Amino acid sequence: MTRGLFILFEGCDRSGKTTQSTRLVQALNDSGIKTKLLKFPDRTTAIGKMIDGYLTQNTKLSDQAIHLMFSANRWEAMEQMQADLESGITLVVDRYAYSGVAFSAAKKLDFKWCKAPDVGLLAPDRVFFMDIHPDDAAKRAGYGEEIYERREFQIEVRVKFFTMMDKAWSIVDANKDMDEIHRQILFLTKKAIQKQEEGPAPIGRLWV
Ligand code: FDM
Repeated sequence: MTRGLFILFEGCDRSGKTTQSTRLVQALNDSGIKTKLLKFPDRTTAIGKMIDGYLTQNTKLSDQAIHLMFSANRWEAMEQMQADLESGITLVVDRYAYSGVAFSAAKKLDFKWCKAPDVGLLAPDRVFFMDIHPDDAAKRAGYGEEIYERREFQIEVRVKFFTMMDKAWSIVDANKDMDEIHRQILFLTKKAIQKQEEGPAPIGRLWV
């Protein structure tokens, strides 16, 4: 049995990651590929609840402390993620360490320092970057509810994402029709799953 794939969605706020990751999970399960949806931050854990307080109620925390909490929130999920992938379950993940680095580096924290706590996390096999200009994102429903949803900041975040891209990434035009985006992502994901079945590759580790 081949392992599951780790598919990641990244992007600025209100870029459609949640919609597309949910649709992808549904479509993969419908075609018999066992798939789970995960989201970071996972606001259900004790650490996740502190993160939620920071994001929605402006709980005071230093930039460094919140950065490390986001990272710890990923580390606490690692064992289960590895077990799922090894048992053949594909994981579709909404945000991960790249968001961690992009948002903190946009606050002017040192880029290398930002990456350090996430070194050694499981690495995604494919990353879909939902690309939207922050001016267009600002027109979408609900924008501005959380502390990071400010135009200038989101522009900085987007630039930071671009500096981390490698060959595992695809840039998706998030302004396109939702159905068209879904079809494109499903096609690329199925291709990646087929490639893994034909020539299995081990799960990678981040930034080592
Ligand atoms: N965010 C998310 C970070 O600043 N660091 C992280 O490591 C992660 C995973 O939290 F503004 C930011 C990105 C976003 C906010 O994310 C909450 P969602 O996707 O809106 O829940």
